[in-house]
Amino acid sequence: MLDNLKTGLQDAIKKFVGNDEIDEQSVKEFVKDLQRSLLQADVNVKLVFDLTKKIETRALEEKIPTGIPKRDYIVKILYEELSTTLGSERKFELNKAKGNIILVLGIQGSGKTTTIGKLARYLTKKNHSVGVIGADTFRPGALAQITSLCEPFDIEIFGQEKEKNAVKIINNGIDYFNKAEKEVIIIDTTGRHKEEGGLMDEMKELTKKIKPDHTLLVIDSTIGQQSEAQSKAFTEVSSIGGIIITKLDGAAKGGGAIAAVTNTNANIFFIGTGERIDDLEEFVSTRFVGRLIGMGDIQTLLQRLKEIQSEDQEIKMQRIMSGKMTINDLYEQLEQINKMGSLKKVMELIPGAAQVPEKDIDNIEENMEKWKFIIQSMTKDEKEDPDLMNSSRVKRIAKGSGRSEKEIKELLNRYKQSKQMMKASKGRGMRQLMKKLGAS
Ligand SMILES: Nc1nc2c(ncn2[C@@H]2O[C@H](COP(=O)(O)OP(=O)(O)OP(=O)(O)O)[C@@H](O)[C@H]2O)c(=O)[nH]1
Ligand SMILES: [Mg+2]
Repeated sequence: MLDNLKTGLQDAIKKFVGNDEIDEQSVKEFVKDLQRSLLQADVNVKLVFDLTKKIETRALEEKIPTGIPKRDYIVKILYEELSTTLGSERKFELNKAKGNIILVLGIQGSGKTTTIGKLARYLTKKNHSVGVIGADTFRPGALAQITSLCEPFDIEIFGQEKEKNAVKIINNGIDYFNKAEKEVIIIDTTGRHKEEGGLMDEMKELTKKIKPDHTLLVIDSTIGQQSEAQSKAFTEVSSIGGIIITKLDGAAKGGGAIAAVTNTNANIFFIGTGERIDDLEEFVSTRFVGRLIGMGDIQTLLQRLKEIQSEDQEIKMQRIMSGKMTINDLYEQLEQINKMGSLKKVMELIPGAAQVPEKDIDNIEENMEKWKFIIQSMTKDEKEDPDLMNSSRVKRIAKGSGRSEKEIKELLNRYKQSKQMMKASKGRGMRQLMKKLGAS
């Protein structure tokens, strides 16, 4: 699937991580390689530049957690940004116990009938009872096509070869399958001509008459970024529907099609990856991107980064417990606590902190901002060992940070208290807290 794009991205990553040194130049080169392979996959130029700009900015400016190799962290950035760009908000879900009506539409030859066979098979595998209505009154042999796809799997077909009115066939079919108490009823329709206008008019018309629970638009990925027009029109007409992208196997422009569709905020529910009945998968952007850039590799990488990060915390805890807490440690811990929302709630989780009066907790929240400026005005040595502090240093910091000397002394007192608390509880409380933070 998407072999060109896959090779392009994986080669770019291989080259990047193989660099002796990761510096601005290697990042820029990496970004260029990414751009090249995305453009070759027909991803829209603006999208490519927006995406790679984000990757470049994050790679060059983001503070990389200690202990994490830069190259790994930057590959993770690529994975995250690509997954976000290709993300769909919703996934396909049946919303009724019985009689879920799914209307399938698309341009001529986009792969509707084949996809309906696949979808029917997919749903029966999940133990749903499915009936398919063949309501393509235009294409000769359409009913035979869908029948031959579904018959081997005992999926029932409803069709009326002689009836030329599609809406009549559909209504008869719905009655028929409702009597049979099918959970899902899928409707195959006539393919529309090339332009979106006709397709959308058809959709509005049929939606009014049939009131489906789901409308699925099938888009052939070989048209690449041109998918955007159909997808955009679709999102304007349908708020309940989703898109199925077909023929991703071997389609040189498949990446462009997916990016174009997700860019319109339409939801991609499934992708078709071959002509066989089982070649349909649910679309999950992280899984999809994982496969593009090498799933095994990215999972190992993510796992390793997670381990390094918790290892890093572990080392830090050891240091803090042994009484070597720095002012940065204090600030970092407070910042993390603050991120969780209410400081009070978090403090309740720490055994030792129960003794901190509520008034002081409120003060911490208020003080965070002030302290940030104060800490920024401290030298590296002072941050590592605030005991160095004397009155001339305090004066200097007060000037630099625009805060009063009293406020600086308050911060230093807070630091001393916390350090003592840490030592007394042997870091138990903090360790527990960090675990909780890590798990969230
Ligand atoms: N390689 C590949 N071929 C596909 C895929 N989906 C559909 N096709 C092929 O695309 C062609 C058209 O598929 P159909 O299902 O007949 O398309 P349709 O939209 O129903 O066509 P009309 O009813 O004429 O509008 C067939 O040859 C299918 O085998 C896919 O995911 N991969
Ligand atoms: Mg068809």
